[in-house]
Amino acid sequence: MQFTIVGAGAIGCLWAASLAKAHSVHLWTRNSQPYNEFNFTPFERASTPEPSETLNVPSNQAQLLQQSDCVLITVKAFQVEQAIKTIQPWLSPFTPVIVMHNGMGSQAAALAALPNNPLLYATTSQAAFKPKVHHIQHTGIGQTWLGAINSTAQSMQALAEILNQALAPCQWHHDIQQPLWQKLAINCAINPLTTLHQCKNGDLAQQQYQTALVSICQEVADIMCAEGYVTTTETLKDQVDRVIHATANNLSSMNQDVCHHRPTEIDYITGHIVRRGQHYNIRTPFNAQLWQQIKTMEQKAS
Ligand code: KPL
Repeated sequence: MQFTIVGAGAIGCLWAASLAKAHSVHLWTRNSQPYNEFNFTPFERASTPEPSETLNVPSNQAQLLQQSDCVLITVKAFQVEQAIKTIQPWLSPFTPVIVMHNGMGSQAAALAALPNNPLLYATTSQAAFKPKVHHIQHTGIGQTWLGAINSTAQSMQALAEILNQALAPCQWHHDIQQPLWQKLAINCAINPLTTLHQCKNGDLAQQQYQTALVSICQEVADIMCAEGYVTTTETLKDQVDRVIHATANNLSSMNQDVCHHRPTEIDYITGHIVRRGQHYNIRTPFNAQLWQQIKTMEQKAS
């Protein structure tokens, strides 16, 4: 198959390197170069310092985009709409488009921008890290879920198996909103707190963060219940604790974004909870305060 991957961040390059083992991969990037070279360290080699593969990937070639059997968009949530507009002139209306990012809240804009294409969303717990500009390390294995957003994508279940062959485990979900909400809950708990306190994910296991984690989980559980995804504070807190342990040595993506003076996905993580709270008339004061604090940090860092 011919894949186009939009966005050459850590997750985009991880999927590019993984899919390239069995498929033709083309990158669509902001630098408009015809080829992008990067070094890739697979998970088995992640603890060794040396990159073990060099990939030279054709990039930004309108003809390859036009011929693509699938487009995977891996840019940040706030870049999705613009990324779709950029590729649209060359995109066949039959090509399935998969959007994969942290947070929620980009779907309405994606649907409006792509009224004809099969539209799918994915969420992943695979972890990748860019220690240097052209070096990507696969640092953690985790579940990827894929599911349809519009009716023309309902028949695209085979794509989940193709992604699973490239980078397991990946499964189809008949209601992709559910794993998206689960991942959102984890990001709401871990990302803003690790960013505010400039700490590793594992540091949140300390006693001093437990009250804050429970308050976040409580408000997120209220919103999830209102959305029809019934859960409890305790269930979410258990899931968050497990991710804190499993990713103890990681710096959350938001923490890295602030450190590197990049805009964060806070508007699509904590911001999404606060907006849905306003919609349902459910109070989310703890998340509202965190949203404000991260926005202030973001502005100071820019
Ligand atoms: O998805 C993540 C992120 O950093 O964005 C977690 C799960 C918190 C792992 O770091």
